[in-house]
Amino acid sequence: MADFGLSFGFPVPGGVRTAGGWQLSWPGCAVMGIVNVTPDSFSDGGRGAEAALLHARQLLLGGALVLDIGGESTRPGAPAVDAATELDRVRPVIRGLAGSGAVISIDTMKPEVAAAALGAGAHLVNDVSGLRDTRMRAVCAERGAPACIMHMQGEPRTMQLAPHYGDVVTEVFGFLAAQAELALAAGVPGVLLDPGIGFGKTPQHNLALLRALPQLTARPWPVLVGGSRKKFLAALSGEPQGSADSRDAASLALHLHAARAGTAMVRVHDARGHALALRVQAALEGA
Ligand code: HH2
Repeated sequence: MADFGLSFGFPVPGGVRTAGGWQLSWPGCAVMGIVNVTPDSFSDGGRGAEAALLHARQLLLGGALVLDIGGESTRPGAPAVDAATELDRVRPVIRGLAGSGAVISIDTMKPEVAAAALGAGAHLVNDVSGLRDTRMRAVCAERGAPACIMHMQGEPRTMQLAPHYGDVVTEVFGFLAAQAELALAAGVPGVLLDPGIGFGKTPQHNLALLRALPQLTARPWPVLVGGSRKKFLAALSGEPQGSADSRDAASLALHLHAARAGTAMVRVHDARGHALALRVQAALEGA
């Protein structure tokens, strides 16, 4: 079982001081628990701050290492929200988790939201637009926060209308490597790379990327995969009409595959189920 790590420019729960800052390390594939504070997320929308905090604590107890707090849905067709609204949603949850021992990730595409969330106690920036915005790279670098760089073709409102690639694996993995180099050159202390399952991709594109994961995990950066409850799983599992939360078993199969391929972190709704299954898988592999 491989050890993974991320560098931070400031203290992080569970991290150790190094010459250049702080290092968070973990053995094998870790769980990032999803905390959506939105009215319209595809699987678990409708939670206010109080309910989100309660849910976040359950994810931690269930075995999540990181909590990913989001205030804007990125489901296909979702309307954009302004920075003030997004921040009003996530800030009370981030503040409420201060001192809980959680590593807190802010799921946002907006540099101003990332900066305010880091100021409120977040540790990591999860940007589904892949740190394309130079201001986002600058925020992470100035604050010493590592970032998750995700690939998305287009933007959430329209990304599933007609996704197209010449060679999806080469294009997505090439984009991630280029963005990682740009981010590190700008002074971002560490990166996680994410192929962006379902973000401007057909089911065939998702499958090609998931099958090719060993090519991405062989590179120098830790990889994150987020397939939890996504729609393409419904077709794969033969239950196209199933509700989002009926997709947990299918999500588990996808993420165990990702872990076997060397993925460092999986972004999931069901933290406890994933933590237990990943531990069993690690034991079976002799780790
Ligand atoms: N998927 C979603 C949101 N953020 N971030 C990363 N790094 N990778 C992902 O695959 C990813 C992500 C979409 O899922 P969810 O948060 O459950 O839904 P919504 O965007 O509707 O809130």
